[in-house]
Amino acid sequence: MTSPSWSPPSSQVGATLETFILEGMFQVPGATGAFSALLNQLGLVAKLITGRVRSAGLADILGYTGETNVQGETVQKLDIIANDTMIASLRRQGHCAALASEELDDPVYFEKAAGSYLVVADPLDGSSNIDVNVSIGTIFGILRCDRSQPITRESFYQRGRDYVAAGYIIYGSSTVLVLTTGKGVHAFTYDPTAGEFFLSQENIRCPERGSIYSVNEGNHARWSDGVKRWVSYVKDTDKATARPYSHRYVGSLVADAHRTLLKGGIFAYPADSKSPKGKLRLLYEANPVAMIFEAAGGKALLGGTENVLDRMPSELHERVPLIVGSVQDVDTYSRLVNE
Ligand code: FDP
Repeated sequence: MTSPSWSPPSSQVGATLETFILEGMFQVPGATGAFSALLNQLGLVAKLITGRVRSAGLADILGYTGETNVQGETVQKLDIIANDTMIASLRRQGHCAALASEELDDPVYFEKAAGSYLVVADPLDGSSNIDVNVSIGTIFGILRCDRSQPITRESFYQRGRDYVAAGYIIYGSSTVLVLTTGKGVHAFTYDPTAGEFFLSQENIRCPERGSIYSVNEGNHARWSDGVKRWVSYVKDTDKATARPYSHRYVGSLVADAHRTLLKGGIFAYPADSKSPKGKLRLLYEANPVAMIFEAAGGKALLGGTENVLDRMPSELHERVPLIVGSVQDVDTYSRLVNE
């Protein structure tokens, strides 16, 4: 089977997402175009969802009830809209055999699709931030599936290491789509006037060390002694290691991960006494984010030592701890929690 992984031709800045994907496909001998078409379809999903996110506040400004708008249409919650948009777009195209979504207990099987890819997604991540106009996002991963076997829930139980692509879209001060197929991480910024994503950062590298830590400090009382030791460490003063670190926590994984990817440092959502297995979901939150960080030279662990991408899932909506960021900062975390 030919690998869909490809590296971008150099100096493509200014290229659209579609051009970038097409040129990548030409580098893979024997490529059928299915993988590229699926990536492009996710680009379309990003455009459709960004349109809805950008006008979400109008529901209140125009005095909509939250039930029915002035045209008599139902005003759905944004996370349902994002989920429905993803299902409708993937169903139409035929390259995706099934979708596992944060919004749905069971996967959606696209019966008529002949394609041999699966998509995992959190269509609208950071939902607690929607109403307060803070950055939210969409996270996705693409896996292969064996079409000689029936597609089931278990078809999704694959290590993150075996994902063929991962990405997220951040609806922030601009909409940015970050994508990897395993080699290199690239960012595309949406230009609403052109209706296109343009390549804005090629081959993003996560700095080896940063100066920001990101964690929900409200959970302090629920943490293990090891996690408390790490938090004390980053807050201590030490000139030689440039401490204390600054603290930033948005509460949308996509936003916290994006800042950490670009500026370095560490994002941690460890297990605690309230969420002993962790809070974030392995298939469509931790794995895509971990794949992006590893491809950008960063690191992602499940708690103390285990690499996120090595975990074999045993549930569709499995929760895990997630520690992700600059290599040196994640190694320091690992050393301190294991002491
Ligand atoms: P949310 O529940 O708002 O959808 O996916 C879960 C998530 O957000 C992440 O985006 C975010 O990093 C985390 O939960 C925030 O959790 P806390 O509110 O417990 O800090």
